[in-house]
Amino acid sequence: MLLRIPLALLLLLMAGCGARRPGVDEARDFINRAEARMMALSEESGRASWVQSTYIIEDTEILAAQAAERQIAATVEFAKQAARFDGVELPPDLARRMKLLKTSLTLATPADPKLSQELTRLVASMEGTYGKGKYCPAGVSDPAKCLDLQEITRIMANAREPGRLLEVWTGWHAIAPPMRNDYRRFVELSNQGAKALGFADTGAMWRSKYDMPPADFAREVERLWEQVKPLYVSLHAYVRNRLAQKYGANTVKAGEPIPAHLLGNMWAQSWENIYELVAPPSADPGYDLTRILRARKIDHLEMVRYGERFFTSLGFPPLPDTFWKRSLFLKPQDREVVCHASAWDVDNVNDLRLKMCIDITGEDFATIHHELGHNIYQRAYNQQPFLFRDSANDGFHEAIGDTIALSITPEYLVKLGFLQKAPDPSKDLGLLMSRALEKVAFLPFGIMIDQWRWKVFSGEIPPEKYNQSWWDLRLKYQGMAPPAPRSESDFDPGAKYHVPANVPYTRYFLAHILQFQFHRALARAAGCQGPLHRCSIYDNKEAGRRLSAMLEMGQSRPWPEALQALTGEKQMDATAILDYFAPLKQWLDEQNKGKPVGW
Ligand code: X8Z
Ligand code: ZN
Repeated sequence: MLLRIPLALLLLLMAGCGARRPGVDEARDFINRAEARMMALSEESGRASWVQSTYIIEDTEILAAQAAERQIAATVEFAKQAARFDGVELPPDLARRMKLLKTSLTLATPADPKLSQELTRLVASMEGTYGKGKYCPAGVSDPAKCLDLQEITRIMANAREPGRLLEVWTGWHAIAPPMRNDYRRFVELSNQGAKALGFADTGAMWRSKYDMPPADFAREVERLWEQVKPLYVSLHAYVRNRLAQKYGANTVKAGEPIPAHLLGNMWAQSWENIYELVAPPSADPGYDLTRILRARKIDHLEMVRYGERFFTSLGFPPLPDTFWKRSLFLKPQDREVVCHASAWDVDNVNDLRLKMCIDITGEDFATIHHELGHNIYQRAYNQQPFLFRDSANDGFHEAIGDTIALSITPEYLVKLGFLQKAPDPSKDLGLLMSRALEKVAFLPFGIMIDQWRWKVFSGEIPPEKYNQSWWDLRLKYQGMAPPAPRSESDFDPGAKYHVPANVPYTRYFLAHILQFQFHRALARAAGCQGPLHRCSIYDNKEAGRRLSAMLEMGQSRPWPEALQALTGEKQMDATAILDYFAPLKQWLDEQNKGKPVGW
């Protein structure tokens, strides 16, 4: 006799046996539900994180850590569940969302709730420690007399007395040793989380976000560095020589690394503040933006308005009212905040914010453009599915505002009424030098931080070599030496925001290559035929359209396609930055003739 089994029961039995394969509709339904949930958790975590960053106390740290934990745990869980669609043929957009789900995290928490809690609290607490960090000179008992990073930044930029520079350099680096153990534990736990997601370690997880195998990405970064290294080495040799003239050949030695406290910046990552020490004779950039802003009594809000007006001149809509109501533009006097500048999109739609302790300087004017670039990007892709609401790769996100800031040319400043007349092109060497101090000097720093972290995460750098290996890499890439003896009781990586805050850094290296590619393409689209450092895309709607078309894509396509949409090129390529600085490179090499180059 034939056994009659009802159809529903039959299906149930088959599913139970694992015989039924999920289909496309089920995958779509899964990813839609996952996105809705992740978006809600991202907003919740964004709000908690905003309050944590703008009011550092224990409670806000814990609340933010708890919200981050919920968000990460849900993402990890969805990423694991997504495995059941492995091998199912999906339409390209679904397949891409599925893939991004697995690579979207920069921090993965272990499954054990206790460890997951420990990890998210560690990160919140390290970022808080950095945010609250101060240098209290010996003998100072009044905490109000201690220096915060904003004050120390001003000293590093303007002081020229090596003893004073060394004092604040050392003072700031003393905030970090208390984080050393936390960092070690953080590495351990975050690696556990990454492994559970199928990555070798957290560094491998970071390298898996670039639409190519992680090992290829590492090679790609190295290739770009090899392209720009000769330009950096020329600049380094020239600057070393001029610094030796200023500080004496005993302090800055020929053929040796430069002591890291003399470059006008705490991390020697950008050197534009020592322009006057290294200026080419008979050239000047024609203006000093800091001086102009102050002479014209432009305040922090007006600086942001200038940034906004650049974007509206390209055809982007103005920032929402809530941006002006909810942002933090000034360092509050009554509480601790994380001053390191950042751009937020709290609801992943239109709740855009800037958090920055603005100083009236040319440097901060550029940083405002950098941050607004993030906000404009965030809003441009807000029509995409949640998993596509990000930049083509993270270097793109960091490059947009900088691309705009490359258009802050003398001609643009004339349009703003900041300058009466653009300086003569015969002075361009000064203009290029000032830009090179900002951009070329940054390149080795941009690459070295994650060279350190990738090795820390992989275990190649063990905790007992954290500090030594940091300085080995600073020597190798930047040609910098510590200005004072260091040991393993120091934790100098912790004195740079992105390490305690766990923000990947290779993105900034990429951005420094990409922004020149973007600038070259947009300048040409705007019809500028002259030298690139004299091209500004201000008020050019065609450039705006080209830019917007790429931004709106978000992360919906592999980044080479986004790059192509804007530039016609499919590779990241340093020829744009090399072309931009070609006249300077030639001049530097003439200056360096007969003198030691390299370290
Ligand atoms: O961190 C930043 C931005 C926020 S995404 C202010 N930057 C890097 C840094 O300050 O170290 C911009 C340039 C490099
Ligand atoms: Zn940024």
